Amino acid sequence: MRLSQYFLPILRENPKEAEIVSHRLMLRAGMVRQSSAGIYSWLPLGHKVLMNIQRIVEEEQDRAGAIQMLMPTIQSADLWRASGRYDDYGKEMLRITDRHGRDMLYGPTNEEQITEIFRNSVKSYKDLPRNLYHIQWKFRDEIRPRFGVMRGREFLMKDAYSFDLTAKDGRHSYQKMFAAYLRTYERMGLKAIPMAAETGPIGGDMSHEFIILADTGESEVFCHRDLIEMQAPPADLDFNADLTPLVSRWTDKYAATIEMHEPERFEREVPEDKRIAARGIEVGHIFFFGDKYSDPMGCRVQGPDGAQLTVQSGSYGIGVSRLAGAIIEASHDEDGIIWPESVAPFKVGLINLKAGDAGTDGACEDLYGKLQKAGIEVLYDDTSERAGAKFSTMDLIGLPWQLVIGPRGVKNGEAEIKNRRTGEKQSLSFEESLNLLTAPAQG
Ligand code: 5CA
Repeated sequence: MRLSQYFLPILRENPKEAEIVSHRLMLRAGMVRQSSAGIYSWLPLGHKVLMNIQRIVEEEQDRAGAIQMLMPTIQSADLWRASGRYDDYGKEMLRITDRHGRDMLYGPTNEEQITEIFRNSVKSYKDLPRNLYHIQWKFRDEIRPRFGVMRGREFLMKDAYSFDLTAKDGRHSYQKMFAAYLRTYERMGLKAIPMAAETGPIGGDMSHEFIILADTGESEVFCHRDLIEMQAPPADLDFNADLTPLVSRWTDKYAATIEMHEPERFEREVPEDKRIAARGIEVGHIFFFGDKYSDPMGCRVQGPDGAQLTVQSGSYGIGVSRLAGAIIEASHDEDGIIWPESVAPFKVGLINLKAGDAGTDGACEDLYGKLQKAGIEVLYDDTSERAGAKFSTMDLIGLPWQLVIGPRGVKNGEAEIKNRRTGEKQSLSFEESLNLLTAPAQG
């Protein structure tokens, strides 16, 4: 993509409405613009990041055996009356009346809807287990939308719903999502710690929030320091195997949100030098709630002996749009964002230091073409801005690599390559630069 033809409305000044660094940087880097309180447009750069996050979520859900679908944003109020949640949900639910006077709502979540679909489509235990997920915009009329996309009113969520014959099988479905989540966040360069959590309006008796430790987080959390060093499961994890030992390795160590915190147990179980009391960002939340929705909504299947059995369910959320902010909270410096390669909007920023100079233009065009041919996403700054402004824009938007070409370098056949994360710069021949940038990503 040529910057001269792109849409990247950079702000040089810090917007005063932004209280935390990720919100500031998302506005400054031209990723999002507020449309109304807690509702955002995703501009091209932000949209690319959002889609990269979504792709990782999809790959890890698919790997764990969940099946993708798509449900609507607008739901009928009758569905929610059937589960009893229409009145319980309160003011967070955006209620709408259509032209026929029918009560509708903008979905804050989809337990009722998926349960209805499942109930009407599945009749036999032979069709279990299943886990269905979608990635869709939700609306919650948050009392205090803030911190940009971190606590929006409209936000993108991945929500998965599992259906099993027995509570034991349901637990296994829960554990699959638990393991998949660890991998999902790790691939985005994040250290998310599963913590015992309250179930709130979703319900159930088993729940974990996945928390990234950050001073700007809204949750107060307590955990064992060793959890920070633990590794996510490998890509070839067998999801059909017994996952209890894997999950127990995490849950055996103390980790709880403030609502579930037991100060005495914390002090008894965690040595003083290992105690972490901190703030965190909730990037995912998983629940097992058995028959909370399936029973009132009559979601039953015929068991092996002919008896009607109520299915056992859980739901599993990931804050896809919140993650864009959370990744920035975890990865930035005073100059701007530092994207992990896995979610970066472009891998390389190609900077032409003297646009209009035939030699420099020629070298840039050649490198741009070759990188694109190799399948590398490049943002080519071919504008006539001065060098200093180009450098600060590239630092701000945080692409992993900067490839800098100027007239002097062209004379010697050399480019300067900067690694945005380490700040390390090296002079390399054009060919060496291409080799470095087209080498397969590490890890
Ligand atoms: N149905 C369940 C799980 S599928 C559910 O709705 N869970 S939730 O309420 O915990 O939301 C799931 C995830 O969505 C949260 O972990 C959080 O990462 C994200 N999320 C929730 N509310 C917001 C919000 N207002 N803005 C941005 N992301 C949010």
